[in-house]
Amino acid sequence: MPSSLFLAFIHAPFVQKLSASVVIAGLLLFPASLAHGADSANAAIKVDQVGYPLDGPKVALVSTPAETFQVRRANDGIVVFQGKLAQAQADSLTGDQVQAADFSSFHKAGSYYLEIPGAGRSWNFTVAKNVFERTYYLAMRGFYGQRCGTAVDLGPEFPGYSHPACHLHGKFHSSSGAKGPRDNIGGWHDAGDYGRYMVNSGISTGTLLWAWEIYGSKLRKISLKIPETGNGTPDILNEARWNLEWMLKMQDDDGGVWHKQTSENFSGFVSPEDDTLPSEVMGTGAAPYKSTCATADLAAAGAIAARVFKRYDAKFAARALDASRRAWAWTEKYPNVTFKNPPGVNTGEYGDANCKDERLWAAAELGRTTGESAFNDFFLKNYAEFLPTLDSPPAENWNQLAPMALWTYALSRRKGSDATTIAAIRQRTIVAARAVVDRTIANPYRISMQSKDYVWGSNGIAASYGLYLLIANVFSPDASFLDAARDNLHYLLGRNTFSLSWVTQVGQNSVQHPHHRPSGSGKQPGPWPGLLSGGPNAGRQDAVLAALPKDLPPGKVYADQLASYASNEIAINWQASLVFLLAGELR
Ligand code: G3I
Ligand code: 9MR
Ligand code: ZN
Repeated sequence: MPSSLFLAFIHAPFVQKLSASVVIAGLLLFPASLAHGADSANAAIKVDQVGYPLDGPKVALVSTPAETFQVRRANDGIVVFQGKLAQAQADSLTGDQVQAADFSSFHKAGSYYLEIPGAGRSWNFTVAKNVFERTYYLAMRGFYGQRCGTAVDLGPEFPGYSHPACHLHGKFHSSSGAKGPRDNIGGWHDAGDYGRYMVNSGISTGTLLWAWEIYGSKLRKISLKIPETGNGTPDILNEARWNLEWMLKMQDDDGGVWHKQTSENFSGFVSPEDDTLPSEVMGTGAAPYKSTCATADLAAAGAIAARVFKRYDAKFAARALDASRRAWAWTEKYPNVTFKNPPGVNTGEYGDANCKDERLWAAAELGRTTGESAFNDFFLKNYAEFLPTLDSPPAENWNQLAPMALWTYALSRRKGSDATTIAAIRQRTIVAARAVVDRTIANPYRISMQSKDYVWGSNGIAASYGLYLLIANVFSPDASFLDAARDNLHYLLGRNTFSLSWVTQVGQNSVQHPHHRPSGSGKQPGPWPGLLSGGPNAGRQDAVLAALPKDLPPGKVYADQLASYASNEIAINWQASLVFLLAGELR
């Protein structure tokens, strides 16, 4: 931003937060709270702080009793729309009484806020054709910021958000069955910690590659301003490759893949380069040392990579396919070697007792890439028991890959695929998606969430509902699928009980204290941008949540505090679901 414009903002309390949200599609939009009136919004008036597409439904939500609302122009407060609030609905997930302010018939691009006479105003929001493009950009750059083993610098947009190369010293842990140094430089830090975990890498990388496969025509031109930009490969693929390269390094000569590379204990809240704990490659502690879930996840992600990189880098595509095939062969030999943290290791486990769904996913992706009948046969022999996972969306998670297996089979146009099976997968997805749409419309906060969804990473579940609906929309294009997916996005971006945007530095009132070591290191003025917080978690697995009032409804069990790793940690898997959802909502 030019410094003269920056000065215009300088008196405002929100300078830091605004710098991320005001530049939309190359236009500078002046946030009103600074130029005009109130310097704080009423949290009872909830909007998507990024905004609403020009042509779609536009609904804000209000949790204080009122009759009417106005939409006002941000820079001068002029009323551009007025309406009546809908009747209050009681929301059992939060305890709130919620009234809808529907201004869908308003169609003028610009920056606005909502005013409720007598109650105050909302945070600003934008109405624009491609309103989520910048959020997509920031969320993808969130991955860049997680890069390990290299210097990272977000550039002049976020001055000071940089760090030198980190975690350059690795070694084999005794549980790996190998000895000696092993650097394995690369990959993304998993989350708020600096570990790198194959299982979570698999779903995260796979989801990004899928976003490319499904929405590539919209993503192709979006520059992420990363070191590889301009190399002829679209940037979302450049970023995914950064992690794929690390995943490939985690494969042993026998084809098996070690489960994770982390320190034995979590580091303190230091910046990446200051974490000097050795980064150790860990295994199962006994032969064959590698885990089936990790190996099958590499097989799946490698098979997708082989498809999508073919036209950009045939050599890399071939390397990925070869690794994928070797990984697959290993899982045939060892179909369910599971992982538990070795004694003395306290970092994340990503322990999954059942790797059948990971194997199904691998077979489906390999079949889609190669067209070989062995993969098709394996899939057809094994998929039926997983079909019911489609009946309770969103279903997919780091430990449940069956929906991705089923969908990739149905998305594949390979000769030899079974048409009845494909029809069943599509049909079940569409039927379940319709039920999600109905539930979302009926929910006072217009989200797909149910009480059981408020677990660790619930914001990822909200994003995954979006992904589910978007896949249904691929099978059977339907505006109600797209709208309901976007409703879940609105929730993540501020239209929620806290009036909080859960994506750092996106929106005027966004999460400030994520459980994220670089953000908590004190080296930057605010959190690293574009990162999705985990969200409300009725499981309360940390001391901050445990100390909240006992009778809080599940949707309220959240704290924007650094210590709340069970509700406020960022992680690449829910970040990837967010990216997919944003990609699906681009115009
Ligand atoms: O699915 C069950 C549900 O059926 C049950 O009713 C509910 C009761 O609490 O639990 C649900 O499972 C929870 C699961 O997350 C949901 O995905 C578990 O309790 C909960 O312990 C589990 O938390 C995982 C957490 O690690 C602790 O192991 C998260 O999924 C996982 O995302 C998180 O991952 C961590 C890594 O270990 C380390 N790096 C950071 C990363 C993010 O926080
Ligand atoms: O920072 C850790 C986070 O990445 C994990 O998701 C979480 C659960 O495994 O654990 C966090 O580390 C905490 C540890 O479990 C307990 N002591 C405090 C640590 C956070 O400072
Ligand atoms: Zn690192």
